[in-house]
This record gives sequence, C-alpha cells and structure tokens, in this order.
Amino acid sequence: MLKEKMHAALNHQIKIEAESSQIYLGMASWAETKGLNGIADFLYGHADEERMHMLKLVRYINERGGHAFIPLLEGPKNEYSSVNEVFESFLNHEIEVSSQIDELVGLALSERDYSTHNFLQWYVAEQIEEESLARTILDKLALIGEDKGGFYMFDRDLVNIKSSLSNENTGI
Ligand code: OFO
Repeated sequence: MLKEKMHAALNHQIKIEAESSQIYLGMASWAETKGLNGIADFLYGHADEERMHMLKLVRYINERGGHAFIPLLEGPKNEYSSVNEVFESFLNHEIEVSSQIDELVGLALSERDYSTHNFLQWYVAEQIEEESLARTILDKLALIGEDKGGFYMFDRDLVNIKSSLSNENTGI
C-alpha cells in the first residue's frame, strides 16, 4: 500500500509525464508544418514514449492500492523559431524531469518505500538516456551549422538516432 505522501507525489509525476507528451506533440506538429518530416516523426515517437511513461505510473499506483488520477493539462507551446530552439527546450525539459525523478527517489527512500524506489530506477536510467540523446542531437546541430545538405541528412536520419542509442524496455 502506498503511503499518502508517495501516492500524491507519484500522481504529480503522472501530470509531468503527460505534459511531456503534449510538449513533444506540439513540437512534432510544428516540425511537420515546416516540412521537417524526419524531425516530426522522431518527436511524434517521443510523445508516444512519454505517454507510456505516464501509463506505467498509472498502472503502478493502481497496482499498489492507490488511485491514479488522470490530470487536466494546459496546452503546450505550438510555435518555435528554429529546430535549435526545439531541441534546446527538449534538453531543458528533460533536465527538469530528471530532477523531479530524483525528488521522487529521495522521497521513496525517506518513506522507506523500497518497492517504489525499485520501480523508479527504470525512470532514473531512462532520464540518463534522454538527456544524453538531447545533447547528442544538439551537438549534431552545432556541427551542421548553416550547411543545408547536412541539415537535410540530419532530418532524414533522426529517427535512427534514437534506436541506435536506446534499448527501450518499457516493462508495461
Ligand atoms: Fe522524457 O522522460 Fe519521461 O520520464
């Protein structure tokens, strides 16, 4: 059975993951309207992953005798000035999510909730991967600079970046 504090904190994390999904969906749609189809596909895929992160929490809370509340969300940002802005926001958002996950891990330890602590390790590993993915993409964009041919290839190849860096194992 989840203790009250842990229950509330995990429910709050549901909202964060759902917001992440919306944010990446907004980015994906923006990229698609700019003809950046590779970037759009990558971001649509990432929005789906965030929904899966949310769902994993929903299932866990309910399994532990709690009640996962499905949150009301504010609309995400829909306009971006550049692809760089998109991926800088992506990285900053993931850094924030990592610190939220760290807070949850700290709470699980202070509440002596070792099951939740164990459950959260998946998110800890995922955050390392996502931050590193965002940094890799920003490094590539910095290398490409104003090179249009390079950018064309970046857009085309982006979908493969994720699969080569990640070994997704959702466990749902
Ligand atoms: Fe982007 O990460 Fe969820 O947790």
